[in-house]
Amino acid sequence: MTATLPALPRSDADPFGHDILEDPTAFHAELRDAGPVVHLERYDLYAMGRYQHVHAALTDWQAFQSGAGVGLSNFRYEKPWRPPSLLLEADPPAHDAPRAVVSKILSQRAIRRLHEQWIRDAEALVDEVLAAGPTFDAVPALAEAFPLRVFPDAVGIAREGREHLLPYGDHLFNAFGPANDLVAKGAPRIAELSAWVNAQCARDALTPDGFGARIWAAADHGDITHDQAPLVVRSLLSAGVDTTVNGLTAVLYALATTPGAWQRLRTDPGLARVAFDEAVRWESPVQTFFRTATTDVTVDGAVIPDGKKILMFLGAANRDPRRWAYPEVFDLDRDPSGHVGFGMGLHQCVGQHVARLEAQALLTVLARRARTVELAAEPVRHHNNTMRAWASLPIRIAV
Ligand code: OVM
Repeated sequence: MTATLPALPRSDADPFGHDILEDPTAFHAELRDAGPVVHLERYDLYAMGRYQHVHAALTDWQAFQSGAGVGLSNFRYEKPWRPPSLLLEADPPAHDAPRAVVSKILSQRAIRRLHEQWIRDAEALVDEVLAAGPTFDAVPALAEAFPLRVFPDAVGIAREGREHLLPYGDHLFNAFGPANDLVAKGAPRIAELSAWVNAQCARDALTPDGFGARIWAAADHGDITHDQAPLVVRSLLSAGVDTTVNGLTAVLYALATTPGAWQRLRTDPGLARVAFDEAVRWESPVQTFFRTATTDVTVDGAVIPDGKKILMFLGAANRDPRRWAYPEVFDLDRDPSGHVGFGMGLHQCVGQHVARLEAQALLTVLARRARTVELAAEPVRHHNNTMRAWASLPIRIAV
């Protein structure tokens, strides 16, 4: 007798369509409630929305590999649009040396030296913005301007041209999804933007004391090869800007719209870091990542066939009521640790301490300067196949 396996729940929804990108809340609930794994028929992929199963998939790198790509495209059959990342799109053992190098360079201890400078940078930016008036769009004025100043400075690239990092990142994160209108929109400029990004990764394009120079020094030391160094620098420039822009926008939106939250932050600026992590849980700036099954994998009695793509909904897991009480509430009294907004397991965001330090600097300065922060008009979403983002966030600040 052949054992029959229960059929998987199916869905014909398009999670990369504009309706769901505008507000994925209802779709996330359907996905979680349908079961641990749902077959998304449109793309023949296997979706997970429950915290427990997303967490388990993220930590099981043997069954769910990254080396065949963490987007919809399967590198077993399709040529990647750019040379794969040595960190993101790699598995042990190849993944581990580049990871160890970046982990050390971006460790909490190693980046502490940046704190005072970043506070000064935040003061200069906030004073400049507030001098122009109490009402402004927080996306360009703060959430983009601050990371675009401090992070490329810390990597050690030139001032000129760094605005290219935003459309480069927007396309990169779109390209993890299907070849839809969002990918088509970015395609015309991507050769030019990639050439610029790649040029910034060369040793002689980098200042002598930044993260980039430290990556090249690790190659001199034999920790990685000299061929790998520019690709590792490219990871910082790829993953380090749009993600923090959307993380900062998320925490500003949360603080502007949650009654009492700004006053709590002002009374206790030490809350800046937990506010940021709670915003990363609540909004999940990176909404999704894919893996590829390395064999027939059984999850909860259902089989995901070898070579199929798995789509993990970090945003759904971070609001799973099976894991979080009142998940839809941005709550400064909650312990958000354990959220999967930075991923989990051996690929968990290697830049998370940098992101937290940026948020801490900007929020600490804002909390000193602003008595109140409120929405000045309806914010407008920016649609991306991977990121949850705002195109504009009009806010008013009372000093
Ligand atoms: C990389 C990379 C690119 C995009 C995202 C990411 C969230 C990493 O090039 O290594 O991690």
